Amino acid sequence: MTLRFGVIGTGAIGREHIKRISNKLAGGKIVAVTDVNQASAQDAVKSFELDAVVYPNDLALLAADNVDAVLVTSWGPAHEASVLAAIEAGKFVFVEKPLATTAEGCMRIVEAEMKHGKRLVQVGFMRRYDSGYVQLKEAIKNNFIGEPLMIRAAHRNPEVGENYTTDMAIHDTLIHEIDVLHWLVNDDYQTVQVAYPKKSKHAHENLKDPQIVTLETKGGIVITAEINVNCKYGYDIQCEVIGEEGIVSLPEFQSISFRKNAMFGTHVLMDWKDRFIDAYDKELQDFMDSIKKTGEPNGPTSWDGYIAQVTADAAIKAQDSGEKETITLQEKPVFYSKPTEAVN
Ligand code: NAI
Ligand code: NAD
Ligand code: ISE
Repeated sequence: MTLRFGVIGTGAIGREHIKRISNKLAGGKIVAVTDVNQASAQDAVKSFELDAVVYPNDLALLAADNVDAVLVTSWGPAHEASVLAAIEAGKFVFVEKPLATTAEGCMRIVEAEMKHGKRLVQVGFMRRYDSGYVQLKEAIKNNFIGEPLMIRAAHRNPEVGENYTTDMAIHDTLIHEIDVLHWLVNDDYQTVQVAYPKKSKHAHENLKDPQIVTLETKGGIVITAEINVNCKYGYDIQCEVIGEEGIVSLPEFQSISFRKNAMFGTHVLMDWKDRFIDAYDKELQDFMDSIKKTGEPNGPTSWDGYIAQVTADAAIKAQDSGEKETITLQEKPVFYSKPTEAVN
């Protein structure tokens, strides 16, 4: 059975996912696309030679009988409306992060999905599928470094545009660490605080960059995460877990090493699109395979999207207050407690 996809949002990552479903992965086909910028949707169909209809908006696309599932790859503020409409239409949804831009919005999705009665939604927290993070999780689970005490993380982008604002450091960028780090140590967050080191001269006028976010878990693990989105030298994701008996670190991106012109070195990536290619492939393959096998997606849930957003909202509050803010989650519904196979 082929899962027939409609794509809502044909920008950067929408196009990446269209390419992988059309050319690389098994079991999916793009049959419909839409974008508020209709020329972009038409261009995607042409560029990737898709046998797909261009719809004027998400609701028209969702009404198409031949659409089984949607990829929501529009910008974050548009996600909630499209996901709710997809649930209403009973279609499967793969939605890029964030699930919605507020915790209340995520909760509306959680409630709609529970009312529907079975899982339809998977959130694009692809790092849970990255082999480096999976190895870290295995090592921690197997007690290789004893009890984890601290995590040091860094999320560095070479540069960002003028439209990137201080809060986006949290809800657009750190959101990946927010999701993957509590999953890594199987713990929940309790507090968050944000500090601003000396501002980079490369950051535009209204952007505070870099930022240091400190998260504490209920179990007492302290996480310091650097967000540095004008670091210039590359796209660099670091994670080191310090335990009672040792330390485990995320593998570096694999590249040749070189000896040249009196240097010994290796390459650093420049674009987020290249860093987690295997994880993007795996998350979407898992989405398709699990729907076919069990009738539900298997990856990060709407509840995971809600946890990330509650944490992000508290961190954004902490950006302004300078205080340690509390992270308060509602109780996890039984609906989301069922263990899933690969990643939860
Ligand atoms: P983009 O700006 O390149 O593309 C967004 C597209 O959505 C644009 O073409 C825009 O016209 C369209 N759009 C916006 N609102 C829409 C609506 N209501 N209906 C239909 N189309 C709409 O953005 P990009 O970089 O592709 O990001 C899209 C999403 O993917 C974001 O949520 C972002 O957070 C996420 N993302 C995830 C990454 C990951 O590593 N998982 C990496 C990059 C982006
Ligand atoms: P983008 O700006 O390149 O693309 C967004 C597209 O959505 C644009 O084409 C825009 O016209 C369209 N759009 C906006 N609102 C729309 C709406 N209401 N209906 C239909 N189309 C709409 O952005 P992007 O970089 O592709 O990011 C898109 C999403 O993907 C964001 O949520 C972002 O957070 C996420 N993202 C995730 C990762 C990741 O690593 N998982 C990486 C990049 C982006
Ligand atoms: C982007 O949306 C992503 O998701 C990337 O992974 C992240 O590095 C970048 O900062 C975001 O803007």
